[in-house]
Amino acid sequence: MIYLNQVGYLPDSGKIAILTHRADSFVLRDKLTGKIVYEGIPQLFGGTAPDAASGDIAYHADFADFCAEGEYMLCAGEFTSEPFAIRKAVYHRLKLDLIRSYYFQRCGRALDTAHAGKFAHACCHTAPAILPNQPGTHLDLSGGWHDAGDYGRYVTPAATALAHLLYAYELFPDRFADFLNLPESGNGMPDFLNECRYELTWLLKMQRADGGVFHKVSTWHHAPFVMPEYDTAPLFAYSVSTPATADFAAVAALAARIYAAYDAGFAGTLKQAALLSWDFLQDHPEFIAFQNPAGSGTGEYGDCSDRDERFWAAAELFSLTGEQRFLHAFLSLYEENFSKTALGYASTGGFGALSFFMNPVFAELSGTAADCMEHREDMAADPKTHALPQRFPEHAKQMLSLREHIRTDFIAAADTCLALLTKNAYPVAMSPDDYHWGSNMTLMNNGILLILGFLFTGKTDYREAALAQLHYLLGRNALGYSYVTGYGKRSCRFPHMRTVFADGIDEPVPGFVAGGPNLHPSDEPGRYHIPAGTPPMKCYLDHYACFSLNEVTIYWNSPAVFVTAFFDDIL
Ligand code: 9MR
Ligand code: ZN
Repeated sequence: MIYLNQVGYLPDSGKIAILTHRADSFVLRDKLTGKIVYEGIPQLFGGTAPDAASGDIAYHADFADFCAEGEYMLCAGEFTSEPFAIRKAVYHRLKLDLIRSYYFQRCGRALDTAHAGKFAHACCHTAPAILPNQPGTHLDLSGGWHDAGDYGRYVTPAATALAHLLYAYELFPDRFADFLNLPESGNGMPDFLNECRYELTWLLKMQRADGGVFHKVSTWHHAPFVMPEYDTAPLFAYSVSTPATADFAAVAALAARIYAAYDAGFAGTLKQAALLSWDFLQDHPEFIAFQNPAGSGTGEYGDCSDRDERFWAAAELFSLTGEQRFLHAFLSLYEENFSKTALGYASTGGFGALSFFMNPVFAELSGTAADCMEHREDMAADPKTHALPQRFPEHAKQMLSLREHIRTDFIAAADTCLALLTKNAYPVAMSPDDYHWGSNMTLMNNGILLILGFLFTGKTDYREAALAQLHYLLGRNALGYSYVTGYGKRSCRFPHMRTVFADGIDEPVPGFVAGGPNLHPSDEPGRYHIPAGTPPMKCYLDHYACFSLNEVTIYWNSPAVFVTAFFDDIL
């Protein structure tokens, strides 16, 4: 078999296809004419022992030096690959659909045909939510995005998705200027920010008057496989947790910073809300965990600590206000023992570190957020000429050295990814243990780390490795699946998604990232149909019932938006 990125490759990047059979040579053929445009010799990867992640013996067909734009197929021996393109704008449409997936997850309003086409559906989940211990109290918690294939709306994954999206926007805003055909299009705000505002507007409703934030709003059990408008079971506001409250404070502060340029009123509301939640956290230094109440079965999104969430909140509030109290909180939380590079829903240390690194006080010294990624010696200079020591005379040195630590940590994380990649027959920064529930999130989060490595150093190895993550996602993996709906000839078609199952339309909505291979599936088809001993990269089924292999979520799409947008530099 031949596996490659079925969407395609950028002209000026590495291009490798994986063969699982021996062949003396391979050729590239023009898709339309069949004409041979390139010839090469496949090389055995590593020795003859099967690769740990895939169980395969693999040959690499390298055609990096073929750069002509077009559509091709790769042929070797009796096998022909799926078609793919070589083009500068090869990821553009993919990026748009990955972002537009959020529109299709909108809750609390109808999706009309003008914007959703044949995937239009009626309005859902607008009934007031009940507070379980106060049956008489009803709250309007409508709006936001459905989390996933289910219809719950959960704060910590929402904040995670917004973090990937908004940091990408902050780092390379020119990739997010596209028209997305949204109901708000043309209102003067970039559509990307219009879509994120839909989620932020709902998040604001999740905040209680005292600043505490409800962990989630959902029905008591997951809905059956019906369209959302038929899911009319009562909605509940679940208890307040400190991870949700701190994530909320962080993302509201981040958004306040970003939206200030477009809507001062909205930015002001976000800022006040962020400060209020911070006050709640100060009044509640204890960890208020979330656990599903007995008998309730929707997403739990548990956590075992809120220190990393508080760290992220402190970093973002310091960026937003420049106030010493947030700096002090940040500096003291930095000393605690949690990952400062993790970018997930229960581990947000990486967001806090990145936020501090991009603090406008540093950017003032060296241009835009992206410019300031590159090392600048002159930042540590003296108070006579530089703003930082003037504004923070007692902390300037510490801030600068901590910033260097953060840079070093992220580069080390990118190096770990690089080292992983070179060990794998399918070149990808994933260890055999990384194939867990939602492995495609780890895949794409490692893509983000590699992109940060590139931005920090300018080393193109990191950039190439980040592309390799995308190649895996789009078909260069041991099953030859593209894990993005609608992208690639052989892409997943039956995601665990209630809308896609119930809408009566053959194909899925395009632009959704499936969870991907999971060595320990917990759904029935996965448990019964994937034989024991199957190599990790092959533990996947494209089946509606496979929630632990084939669901979609807002925080699996978001790192894919980050990575794809980074490579969509067609301007
Ligand atoms: O993504 C979550 C995964 O890391 C957990 O192992 C799993 C079990 O708790 O839950 C996953 O999240 C699901 C959530 O609970 C409900 N919405 C769909 C999510 C993706 O499957
Ligand atoms: Zn809904």
